[in-house]
Amino acid sequence: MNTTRARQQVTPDLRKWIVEQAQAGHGAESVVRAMVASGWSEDVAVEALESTLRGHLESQALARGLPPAVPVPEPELDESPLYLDAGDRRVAVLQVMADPRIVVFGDLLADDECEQLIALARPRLARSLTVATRTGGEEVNADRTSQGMFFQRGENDLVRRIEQRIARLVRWPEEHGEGLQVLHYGPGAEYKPHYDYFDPGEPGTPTILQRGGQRVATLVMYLAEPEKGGGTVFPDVHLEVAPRRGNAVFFSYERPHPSTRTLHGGAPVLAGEKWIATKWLRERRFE
Ligand code: PD2
Ligand code: ZN
Repeated sequence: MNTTRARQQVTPDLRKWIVEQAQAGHGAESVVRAMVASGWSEDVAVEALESTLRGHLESQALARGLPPAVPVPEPELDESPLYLDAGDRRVAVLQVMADPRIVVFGDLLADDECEQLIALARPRLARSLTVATRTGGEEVNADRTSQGMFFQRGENDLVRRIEQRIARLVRWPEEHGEGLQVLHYGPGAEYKPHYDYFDPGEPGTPTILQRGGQRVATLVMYLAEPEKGGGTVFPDVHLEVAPRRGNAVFFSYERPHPSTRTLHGGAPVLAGEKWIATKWLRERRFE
């Protein structure tokens, strides 16, 4: 390895060496150890490794014709905290998956917040629509047999408080969020597996993207738990998240492509009723 120890400058040769090590199957820790042994500070070595491999993966993705990756919301999980400070509430971190990025939160909402959201939403429910990417409008979708409604962003004190909490939790501006959507699933109702980003190949997508760009993350909050069924499933990684009241599942997708493995659905409710609130986060300000 050819290093300039004095300035600790990460040269193209060093980046090439890092990629070669990764391709030869050496893990991150052993690569960092080798760099530290030859005089690099650990911080510089870790940064060089991360940025080099990220850049390498991105250029490979672009060469395969994938859409470019963009920044996404991300909770502060660096030191494996059991709880996160979401401003007005301490939220539990129950489960973390790196790829796809999926985080299960506990106690994001208080029971009375769940009840109030349901009470405010109930009289406004209608058969759920999905965005019609062919036209940019909305349509009834046979894959989605729930009933739903949207709150305006900041529509009332409760909604505003929850939106502020989410913004703090996942470190993403409130203004980049769509209005909260509340969904009600009775027995048998489900939401078949889908992606939440807008398909770049569909003709209506450019119109949709004018309002805040792509969706880059989703937070599904469970407001009322069914007795059986109704989990949120991620078929590509064989994961099912139990719809426990007050808990939530967060997932992000840095490009609008199945390679993110963020295919997900709402499993059929087998007994009882399921209520959720979904917050979709966009790349930019959503107006
Ligand atoms: O209800 C769910 O678990 C679910 C599943 C898939 C919600 C959504 N997607 C969504 O609101 O996007
Ligand atoms: Zn979804």
